[in-house]
Amino acid sequence: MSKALVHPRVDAVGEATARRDGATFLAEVELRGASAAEADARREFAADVARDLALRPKRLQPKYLYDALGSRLFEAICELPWYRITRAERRLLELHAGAMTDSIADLTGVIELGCGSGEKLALLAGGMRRRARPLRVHLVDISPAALDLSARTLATVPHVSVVTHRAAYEVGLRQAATSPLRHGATLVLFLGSNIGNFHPAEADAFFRTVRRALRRGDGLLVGADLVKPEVDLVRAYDDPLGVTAAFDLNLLVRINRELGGTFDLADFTHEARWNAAESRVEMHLHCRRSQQVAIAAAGISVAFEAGETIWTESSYKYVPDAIAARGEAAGFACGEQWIDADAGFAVTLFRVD
Ligand code: AVI
Repeated sequence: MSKALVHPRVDAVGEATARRDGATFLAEVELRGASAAEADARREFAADVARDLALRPKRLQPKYLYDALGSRLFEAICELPWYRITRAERRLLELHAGAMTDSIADLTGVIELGCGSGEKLALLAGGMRRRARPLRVHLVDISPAALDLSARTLATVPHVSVVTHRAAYEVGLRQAATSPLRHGATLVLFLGSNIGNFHPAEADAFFRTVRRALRRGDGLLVGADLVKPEVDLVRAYDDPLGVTAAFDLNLLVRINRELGGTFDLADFTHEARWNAAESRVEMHLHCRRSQQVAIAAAGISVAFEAGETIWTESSYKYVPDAIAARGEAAGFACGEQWIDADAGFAVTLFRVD
């Protein structure tokens, strides 16, 4: 188990805030200038936290890991020597961008779900450049900062025009796929092993949603991390520098700040577990001592026993055939797979035949 990089404690303001009731807390947040959309998002966050901390085991949703600091910490994770997903995928795209895009005839549109920095898409578009055909790129992400960075990266790539969709995957996909400007074939990108953060039923639903949005001749490119020795998997999610621990614990910092929580970070430790039966790495926050934690905006006070954990994320690891089977079950034909055997990572192309 590694130590966290940051161990901020609940400050005096946080504790005072937590003593107020939830409605007052949210009203004060609004008065302090949060927009109506931000206030709605905060209400949804509070409701999700109240529901998920009442479950056994207690849970928090991984999407809440990505506030401004969480996103920066995730970028840092991608640079860690023990977390090899980002570099392995980049290598595969550098080596095979031409083959990946050439296998879709008449490719004129790309939809990237969860756009990151735009770097991977730039590599793919670069692989197509020799064909010098215009490419319309749709970037779908809920983060305006990610959309902005990605659009700026792609602005330097010739023949590429960019449309951004600040939306959840499904909504953005629908908007992009029903664009009146759509012609030729479309390739959907779902990279970075984001598929690994879906539970099996969610992954199946995702493949079916993408399949429904696509037409004959279109394709889907999926990046997925592969099963590897347990020691490597656990170290990738509990690194010796404590960056992943900080990423995980920041969720409690966020609850304290945004929802008036009273989590004492010194009482929680990050833990990564390999669950071989489910083929997933799980991140948990382990509570060291029994205590009561109040969360004003959620209107709850939660009892913790010593040793109890909050399950914050699952990262499923695949074998190549299992990825292929998942897409095929949704009606795709599995095309080529490009595998980085050293890091254990696969990019798989699915086609609509
Ligand atoms: C975004 N996602 C693919 C990462 C993963 O590997 O599951 C999130 C992450 N969690 C801890 N480290 C990285």
